[in-house]
Order: sequence, then structure tokens, then C-alpha cells
Amino acid sequence: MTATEKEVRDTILEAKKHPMDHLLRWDRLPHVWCSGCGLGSVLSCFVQAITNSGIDLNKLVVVSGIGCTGRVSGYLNLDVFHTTHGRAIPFAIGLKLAKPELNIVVFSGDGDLFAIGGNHIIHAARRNVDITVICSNNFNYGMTGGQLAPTTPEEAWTTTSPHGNVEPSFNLSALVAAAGASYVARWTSLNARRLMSSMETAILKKGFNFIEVINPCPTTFGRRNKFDTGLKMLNFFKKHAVIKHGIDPKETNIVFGDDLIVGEFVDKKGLLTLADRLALIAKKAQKKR
Ligand SMILES: Cc1ncc(C[n+]2csc(CCOP(=O)(O)OP(=O)(O)O)c2C)c(N)n1
Ligand code: SF4
Repeated sequence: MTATEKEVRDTILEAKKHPMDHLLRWDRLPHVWCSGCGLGSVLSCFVQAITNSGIDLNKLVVVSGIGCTGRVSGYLNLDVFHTTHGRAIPFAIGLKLAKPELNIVVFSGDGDLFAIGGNHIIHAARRNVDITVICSNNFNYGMTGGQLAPTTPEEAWTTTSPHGNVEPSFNLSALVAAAGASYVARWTSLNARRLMSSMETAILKKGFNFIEVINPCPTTFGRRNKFDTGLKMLNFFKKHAVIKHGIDPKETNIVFGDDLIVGEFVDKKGLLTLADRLALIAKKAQKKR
């Protein structure tokens, strides 16, 4: 074998092993996600972000709810919990209160976090619980066949809005910002590097940190709304996404046809977390004794 052939062979063998392999559970692969789904890219960003952050991976816990996005936890070779539908946030809060030294990330879908779990997320943001939440917003309930979600844009077609959605939709970033979150960012899954960097910031930052990822779901949402391939949705992101750091989140409503505003919207410094407030009140109570 000539040196060149050997080099080629070594390169091919090398490509079979990815530097992040140890962070995935290979026994769970192949994954369940559809071709063109954005979830693989978001998971890849997350794996890179936790590596770049330098945090102790033995103290990192990922909590998911139910849905296609909820499957993320099952593919990560970390301490993970795949909890019941809508209950990832209270599970994560309980974990944080019991073991404050843990770094906790909730990774779930827009339906899981803002429909059935909507009450939990606004109060977690209000209390500034020290957790990071990554929400894949694909504008519908992907796993169960594409029903209308609180994020479905007005007039969009879903299985349960066959003549177009008549409901106004939630602006997730604005909602958590108004509730009191420390950090709020929105990216599309096409903004991989910026998303990765936001994930790293959120993981290292104290407080309730929220990242909304606008993500293609060609199978259930896309094909009913002229985005029947993941690529069409990515092209849409490329054409319409506009970065506006620091903009008032109330001005970032998602309306198809308008600019899709992304960026780091909120980055507050030094807000007291729920744990800080509990420590302060415990100190006060001790002084009174
Ligand atoms: C209590 C309960 N109600 C309903 C369901 C059915 N269910 C499973 S996943 C899901 C929606 C998931 O949507 P989303 O969080 O947006 O995730 P995606 O699949 O789009 O990533 C629903 C309604 C369930 N599993 N449990
Ligand atoms: S249904 Fe949608 S969100 Fe679920 S795996 Fe398929 S493309 Fe992704």
C-alpha cells in the first residue's frame, strides 16, 4: 500500500470516530427523528456547548418532558431524566433544591413547556430558579401528529386547525422575559455557532436562563405550511432571520412573512435566585432566635 492510500484509509477510519462520541448513548441509536428535523443539529450544538463550557459533566443533569424534543435526554450519555409530559420544570426545581451543586438543564418542546407545562415555566422564571431551559419551538405538537400548539402562528395549518389557526400565539421569549428570567435568547437551528455560544453562556450563568430555538419540523408542521423539507425551512431562516441583540422581547413576535427576530434579548446581572432568597430568609430567621 502506498503512503497516500494508507493516509486516505487512516482518514476514513478517523472519520468514523467523532470527538463527542463519548457524550452520546450509542446503544440508543439510530434515533427516532425524521429526516430534515432540526433536533439533531440542536443536540449537536448542546454537546459542543457543554464541552466548551468546561463544566464538571458529573454535576450536569439534563431533564426532558415528553415529545420528539423530549427524546434528547435519552441520547445523552450524562445523568438524564425523561419525565412526564409538562413536568420537566418542577422535576428540575426539586432536583435543584435538593442538590444545589448540580447544573441543571431542561431540554424540551414548546408544547411540553408552554401548553401542559405553561404554568410551571412562568413561575420558575418569576422565582429566578437557577436552571437553564432550552426549548425547541417547531410551532406544533410534532410527536403526536401535528396538533395546534400555543406557538402556532395565526392562520397556520395544523391537523387541528385545518382551515388555519384562529388563535393568537404565545411569544415564548417575551413571556419568560416578562415573568422575570435572567437570560433570554432566541436562535434558529441554522444559527448553530451563535446557538452554541448562547447555550454556553446560559449554562455558566446563575439564574433562570432561557433559550428558544426555532426548529424545522417538516413532517407535521412543515408539510402543511409550504415547508415540506427541512431545507425549505432553513432557507426561510436564512432569508428572514435578523439579529437584534437587546431588543425589547415584546417586539419579537413571530409572524410568517415578517423578519424573524433572533439574538440575545435579555442578559440581567446579579438578580437574586430562589436559593439566594431562601438563604437570606434563613439568615434573618436565625438572627431573630
Ligand atoms: C398527560 C399527557 N397528555 C398528552 C400526551 C400526549 N403528548 C405526547 S408528546 C405531546 C406534545 C409534544 O409537543 P412538543 O412539546 O411541542 O414536542 P415536539 O414533539 O414537537 O418536539 C403530547 C400532547 C402525553 N404524553 N401525556
Ligand atoms: S415529527 Fe417533527 S419534531 Fe418530530 S422528529 Fe419528525 S420532524 Fe422532528
